[in-house]
Amino acid sequence: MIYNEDFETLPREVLEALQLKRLKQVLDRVYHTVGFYHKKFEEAHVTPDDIQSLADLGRLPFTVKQDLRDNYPFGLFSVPMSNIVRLHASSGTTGKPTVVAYTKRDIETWAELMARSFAAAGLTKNDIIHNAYGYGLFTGGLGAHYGAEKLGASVIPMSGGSTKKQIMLLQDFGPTAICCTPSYLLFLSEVGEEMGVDMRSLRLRVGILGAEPWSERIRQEIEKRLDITALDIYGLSEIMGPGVAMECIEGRHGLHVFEDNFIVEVIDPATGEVLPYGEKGEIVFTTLTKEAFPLIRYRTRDISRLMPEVCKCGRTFVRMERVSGRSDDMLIIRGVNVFPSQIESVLMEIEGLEPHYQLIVDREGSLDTLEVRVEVSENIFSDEVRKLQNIEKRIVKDVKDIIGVSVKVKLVEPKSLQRFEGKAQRVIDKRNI
Ligand code: DLL
Repeated sequence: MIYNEDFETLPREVLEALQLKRLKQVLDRVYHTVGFYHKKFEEAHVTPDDIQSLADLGRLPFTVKQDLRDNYPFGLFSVPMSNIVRLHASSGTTGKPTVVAYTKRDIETWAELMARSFAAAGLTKNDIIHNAYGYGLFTGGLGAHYGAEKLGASVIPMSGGSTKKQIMLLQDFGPTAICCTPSYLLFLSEVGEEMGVDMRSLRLRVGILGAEPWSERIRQEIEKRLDITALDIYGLSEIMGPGVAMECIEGRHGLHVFEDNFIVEVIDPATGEVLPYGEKGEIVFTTLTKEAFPLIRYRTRDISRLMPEVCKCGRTFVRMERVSGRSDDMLIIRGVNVFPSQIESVLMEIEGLEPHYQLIVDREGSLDTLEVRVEVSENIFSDEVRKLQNIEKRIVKDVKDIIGVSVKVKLVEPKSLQRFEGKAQRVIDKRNI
């Protein structure tokens, strides 16, 4: 279902005219209100007046995460604090968080985009949405919450954690949709099964899952275990939070970027060159409607590609392929570039393995080592040793054949690896410790 026909189905040329109009406005705004942008544009010898077409966007400099750090906490805001009604922050792996801000209108825009996302998942005011994204500084909880209310659905503000209680409410309140990370939903279903609950017989129909990379095979696993349709939602705090792009239930292939609010580009991460539709690279966003914290050509480090094919749902917004990982998640193992998602794909093809794994990177002398720890299914674990050895050999061979690195493999007992309430952390890099 389309939530906002006025924008989501605009003919491309009308949409692009709207984008250009909004781009000019936002450039004017940042040039005159954010010292950082004024300086940056001057250094690049460009003023907002130089941008007369969408193609001119390429003349503008990129914004990177370090710029946010350098201006911590409030240096990039474009309105006075008295106009800001909300702050969020993303934790990051080291040091200070990234702080983002919203005016009243920003919160309304965000709620609308989340309502659109839910509608794209086939939800209406008649649905009950169990929201297990964390409430707090993380944008997932409150972002989904406001969107669900805007849609008119009934929202259960569960947040993360208290997993057994979540199972109880899933049974008793009968929500028809659930929002959480894909890894947490797998964990929830595991705990439910342990409690003797038939997870397939709950009223749940749809999962709105995101905030971390997940593969097509994990989607299949989730759909099988819970008998739901699992859809991908994408976003990042810097650009808004969840609801920057959403997969539609009709297409179920790639996520529509809400292009009336964001311009999306794909660049070669090494050279910064803009890549044509279809080519894989780093996703870059420019916000068109945000008031408190606009960002121009923000490099997300997320790797994906844009899919130009028209979608059967009727939305004219371009689709972005599921994000396979972040350029900074990339591991360099003895000179070979390895994304955790590639290892996940190999593992998920092998019978008898559970979708729970961990990658441990270390160094022996001057050589990098990669150990893959993965859980085996209950029936296999209690099986004969030879079967386990065969699985181990198969993983070593497939990873070597497909990715080109030799790995050590450790098969571990079911349910022995750490579970996560929010984003899963699958890589432990001991080289940096
Ligand atoms: O994760 C916002 C969000 C909340 C999105 C709930 C979806 C659902 P951050 O904590 O700032 O914001 O993390 C943003 O998470 O740059 C991606 O690397 C990753 N990410 C988010 N959604 C997806 C997804 C939220 N669907 C970072 N697939 C982003 C893959 C995702 N990665």
